[in-house]
Amino acid sequence: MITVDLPAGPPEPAEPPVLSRWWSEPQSWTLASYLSHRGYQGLKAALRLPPAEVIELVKTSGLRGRGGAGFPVGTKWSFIPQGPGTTPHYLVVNADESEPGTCKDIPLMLATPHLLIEGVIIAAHAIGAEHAFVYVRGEVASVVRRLRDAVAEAYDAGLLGRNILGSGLNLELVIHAGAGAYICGEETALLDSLEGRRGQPRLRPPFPAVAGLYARPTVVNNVESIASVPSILRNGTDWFRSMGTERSPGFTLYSLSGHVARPGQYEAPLGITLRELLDRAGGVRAGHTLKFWTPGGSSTPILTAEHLDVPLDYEGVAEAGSMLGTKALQIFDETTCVVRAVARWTEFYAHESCGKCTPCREGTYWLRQLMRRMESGDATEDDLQTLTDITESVVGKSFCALGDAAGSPIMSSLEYFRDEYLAHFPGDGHPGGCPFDPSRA
Ligand code: L3W
Ligand code: SF4
Repeated sequence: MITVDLPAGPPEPAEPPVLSRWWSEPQSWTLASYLSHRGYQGLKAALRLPPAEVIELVKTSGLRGRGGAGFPVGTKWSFIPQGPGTTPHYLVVNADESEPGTCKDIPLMLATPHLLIEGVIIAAHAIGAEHAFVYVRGEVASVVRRLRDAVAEAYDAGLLGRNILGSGLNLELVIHAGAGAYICGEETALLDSLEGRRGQPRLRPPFPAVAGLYARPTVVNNVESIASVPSILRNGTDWFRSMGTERSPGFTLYSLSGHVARPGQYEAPLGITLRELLDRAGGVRAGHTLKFWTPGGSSTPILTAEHLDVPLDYEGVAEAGSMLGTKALQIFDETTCVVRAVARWTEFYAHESCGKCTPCREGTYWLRQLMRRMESGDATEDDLQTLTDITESVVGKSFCALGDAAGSPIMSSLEYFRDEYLAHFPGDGHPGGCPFDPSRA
């Protein structure tokens, strides 16, 4: 049994990195390493407060969900009914990271699993849950092992189980490995999967806060959202709000991938621009220029070089016509055929459509067929109209957000790069096909 002896120290800097600060420390995933960096101090602070005050603190911080939607975390916690007859409540962490380009939660869990566990205990205390689950993408076996080892360490140290740190709080934490379906990242499909059924979205309302896991009040939060909580308990809400913007406070992980000199995770205040992030990442790969990019994975409408100075916060990206989403910044330079990129994403959505509703099940099938024809040069202008019509019959008419996501790269690429679609059609003495293909006549 490890004794939890927490060090005091000077104030923490009010600037990122916060989440990724200790990622390169040797053995950063161990309890000993975590404790040496103020680990579990946030929990100690939380245990001194009544649950309602912890919720109030997180509300005041303005922390917003980091899984894609940006819903205020403290507000979500406050939906859980309290009082006699309302229990059990559950806490579920969505660690089913699989949005194309999104790769922040996996390194976070690998490097500092105790940061997530500490956040889980604080959240469970706040909402009155005695059972919590982390639903992890099953393919990432290394993360599942790392989390399970860390959970075992936490139980041994009295940080999980009964009467946590002598506070009277009880919490059992289960690490659950999913089977690898993108739709299980949708919160209600995740809950069905956790209950042992095929993962398919449920009708909302009722939202999980009212009827979630086993039809009980449940909070579902993303990994990064929960991992952001301990620092707020350690340093206070003014500290948190001194970073980021008024409506999108704090820090976050931006994942840069694709045609960038140094791809990776860049932790920064919300509201930073892509231009500033690219400066840190060494720019677009040498000798090339930015053509288009996604602010939050392929589910968010693409943006272009015109949008380099858009503040990467929830409001700024929405004003530019997209969504901050998971902050997965996939960078494409001028050598990329946008039709080819969109066709690849469309294949993904058609494959991952769960089949529950007709607009998405049938629509994504036909979008895939049409995008294949667009790419190969076999399509006509009539097909382009059909592509638009089908996209419009999927977006906003499907049962869950996957349908909207499938349409968003198509619609946004047509908005900015319609001429590139047209350039794939036969003409000017060539038989059609990708204009980026050197073999095209
Ligand atoms: C109680 C109400 N709770 C809303 C809760 C709701 C949920 C949260 C946000 O999709 C997006 C999606 C993807 N009473 C409530 C309420 N809630 N109203 O608030 O809800 P919502 O519907 O705005 O979004 P969502 O269903 O959580 C998430 C986009 O993120 N995305 C996808 C990411 C994929 C992954 C992955 O890889 N697994 O993260 C990226 O952009 O398209 O729009 O908790 O219950 N009245
Ligand atoms: Fe399933 Fe697609 Fe319908 Fe969502 S939109 S329920 S993924 S078929």
